[in-house]
Parts: sequence; C-alpha cells; structure tokens
Amino acid sequence: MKPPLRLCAGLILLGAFAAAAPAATPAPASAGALTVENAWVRITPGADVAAAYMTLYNRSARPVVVIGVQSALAGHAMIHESKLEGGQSTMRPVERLVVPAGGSVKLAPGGLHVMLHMLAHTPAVGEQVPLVLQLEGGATVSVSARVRPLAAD
Ligand SMILES: [Cu+2]
Repeated sequence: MKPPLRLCAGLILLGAFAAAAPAATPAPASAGALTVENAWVRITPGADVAAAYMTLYNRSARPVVVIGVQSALAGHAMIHESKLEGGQSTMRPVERLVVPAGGSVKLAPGGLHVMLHMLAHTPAVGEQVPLVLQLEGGATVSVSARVRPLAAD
C-alpha cells in the first residue's frame, strides 16, 4: 500500500515546491552540467544519523558521475541505496552514482539517499544542511538541504 501513496505524495510535494519557489527555496545549485533540486533531509529523533534526498538533473550531453559527498554537519557522509531483499530492507554504498546525459536521478525514501553519519547535532526542522557533492573530474556542487518534519515522505 505504501509505494503508490509515496508516488502521489512526491508529486504533491513537487507541486508545493514549485508554487513556493520564488520565496522559499534557494536557487538551484549547479556545477556546469549538474543541477540539484528539491534537496531535503529526514531526521530520526535521538539518532546520530540522517538521510538526505534530492533530484539530480544532468542537462549536458555527457554522463555526470557523483563519486562522493561531504557535509559540515556530518563526520561521515556517503551515498547509499536501500533495497528490499527477502522481505528485509538493506542498504549498500554506491561508489559511483551515474546521472545519464540529458537525464535525472532521484534520491528518495526507499531508494537512493545520502547517508549522514556522526552528526555534530540533530538538526531542527527547517534548518538548512550543507552538502557538497564531489563529481568525477574534480568539480563539486554545493547543495543546501532543508530538514523536513518526519512525516514528510
Ligand atoms: Cu543509508
């Protein structure tokens, strides 16, 4: 019952963000080809880990590869992918996240996410969490991800 609902919620959230764009969201970050939109963080109260989600758009004619991520808030950050295996949700690190030429990759609950470990503090709802994506070839993309309430997904 959850996957179809999640899709609907995602579309509604996108709509809400589009409507609020001029005032409430920072300008999209980009380093050449890669643009990041709708970045947000989900926290778990009392935990020293959190997950960040976003959509990566590549408007160039060549693939863009994300090879790492850092955050001033987290002692360690990496890209993970959640998968259901034998009825259990497992996570594995993603060393190279390829955003295809002219395409996009969505990091969303239940799938790809940025795992933030060793948080300096648990960020409050509404706080902006800084992230830096490291691209193959040496470029970086700075992203500001807003902490949403737990029920946001
Ligand atoms: Cu994870």
